[in-house]
Amino acid sequence: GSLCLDISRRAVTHENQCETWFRSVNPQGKIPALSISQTGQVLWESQVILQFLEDSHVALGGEGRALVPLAPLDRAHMRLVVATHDLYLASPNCTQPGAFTHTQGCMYVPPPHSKHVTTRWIDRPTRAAKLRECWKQLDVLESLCRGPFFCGDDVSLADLTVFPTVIFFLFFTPRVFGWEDGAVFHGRPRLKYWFEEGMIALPAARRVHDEVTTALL
Ligand SMILES: N[C@@H](CCC(=O)N[C@@H](CS)C(=O)NCC(=O)O)C(=O)O
Repeated sequence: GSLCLDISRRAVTHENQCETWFRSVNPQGKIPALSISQTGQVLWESQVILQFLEDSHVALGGEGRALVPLAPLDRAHMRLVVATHDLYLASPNCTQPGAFTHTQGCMYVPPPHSKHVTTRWIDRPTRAAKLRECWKQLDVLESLCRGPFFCGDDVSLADLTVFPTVIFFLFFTPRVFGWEDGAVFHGRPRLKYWFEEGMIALPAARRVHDEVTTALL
């Protein structure tokens, strides 16, 4: 795009994440991580990386639209969407093995004693409560979606943050919980419009959708 940074991507498997070389990149052992070759500095945490890319775009005089709105209240709205996602759906974050899983993990973290268990698991009552929380937080996101994008007419970091999680909901809920296709959007017309008309119409977002869905299949 218009960002004058040379970025090369490296895919990392779950096995890689447990290896010592990756721990020296990100001591949390999580993806994403961004290594800056000029300085040797490494960044991790999605919001830190996104904000760095946004700041670089502005600092380098990048052309095109910024991904953070200008008006203070719009910026606050964007951060509210991000906080809703990161604190209530994507948390708790933890690096210890065991029953410490984020809310959205109810879709794909295996049950205890399953042959798929590696480091984490979720028992049945906990999974049910987490799924209920997902349902509630989707309603909160619905109420925060101004349309067509979360902050109105322009795409922002809020959209980039929520988009992959909604792809996960659409992919996993029919397969894991037997929901009918699109049930994620039942009673949520703004989220449906945002996803189907706003996001999918953006070529970069469509690419992410296709990449994530192909990887999950
Ligand atoms: N708060 C972190 C969460 C990162 C995260 O949980 N990444 C997942 C994959 S999307 C991961 O690497 N999980 C492996 C693990 O926790 O061991 C962020 O926003 O970057």
